[in-house]
Amino acid sequence: MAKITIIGAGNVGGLTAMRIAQENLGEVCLIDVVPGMAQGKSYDLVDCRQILNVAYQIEGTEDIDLVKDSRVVVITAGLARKPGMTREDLLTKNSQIIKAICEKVKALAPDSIVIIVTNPLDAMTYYAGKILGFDPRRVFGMGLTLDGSRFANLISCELNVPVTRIQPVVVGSHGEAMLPLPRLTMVGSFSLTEVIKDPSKIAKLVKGTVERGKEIVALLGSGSAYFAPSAAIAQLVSAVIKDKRMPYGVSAQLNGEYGLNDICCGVPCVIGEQGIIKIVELDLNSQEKKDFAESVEAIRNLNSLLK
Ligand code: A3D
Repeated sequence: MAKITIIGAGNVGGLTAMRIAQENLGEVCLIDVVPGMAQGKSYDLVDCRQILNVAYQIEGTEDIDLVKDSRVVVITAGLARKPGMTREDLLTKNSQIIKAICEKVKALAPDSIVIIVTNPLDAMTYYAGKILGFDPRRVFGMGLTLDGSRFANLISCELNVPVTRIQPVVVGSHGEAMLPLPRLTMVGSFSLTEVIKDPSKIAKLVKGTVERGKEIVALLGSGSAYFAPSAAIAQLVSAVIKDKRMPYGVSAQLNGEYGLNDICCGVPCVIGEQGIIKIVELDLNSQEKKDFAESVEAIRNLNSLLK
């Protein structure tokens, strides 16, 4: 069975381990710097096996060297933004964490596919790519699959149609500058802009999607979302392990696509066992191109702060 390592056993990492184990996608290794934490969660998770009638394997450790020979590495290690902490402070702290982890991954799991989750997502994916030096198709960030699912959920509630009939399209930065694309989002076989004619209603759905993460943070009181993020990560791991070759929104290193270079940015990509098989270039109209450029600018601003 493939070895799938999750680094960072906090809210997102722990739940991701559970989802991956329950889907039996591979042997799970859960790593965290906090002594005993990953091991404690792994004990709790293996204690479910008899109830669930699934014989998955999972181990927890503080030893980063156990990333060795992983087929897939998911990095959720990092700090969340705390009161008084600037975006720059967060970027500096999390980039130090990403650097230390990626140096280990490069040495011990040189053939792995690496999925970044740590925020700020696009900047961390870009930085991880630099440290790892892997083929860019093997390093990508999870962000847009979550944003797309949030957009679909809000549309489904607004229209009272099953969420499974909605195919959302979101591109750009995973953050306040994200870009849900109503014209390219499908409800059954119709564009969202054909189904909802009132632009103010669409604008409300877009705003609700962009602000969904913040809304959840405010309601939780501490920490950020983890149920939907872990579902999105497990979906991407499954796409790699099962060589699904389906399109998913991920933060990918662009190499001339959309006229962009030297940046990681959210775009639809076909994902399979080799990682990104193809970056899909959407046919954007002139307004969408302008909005996309603004979203990309927000990522470039953050990247410029990376040391
Ligand atoms: P949290 O529950 O705090 O877990 C983070 C874990 O990382 C903690 O247990 C830390 O001990 C651990 N950690 C810190 N440094 C290291 C290290 N060097 N090696 C191993 N483990 C380490 O946070 P969370 O699970 O809610 O979120 C984790 C990260 O994911 C944060 O950066 C979030 O902002 C981000 N996140 C991103 C999304 C996206 O959609 C992109 C969604 C949700 C969370």
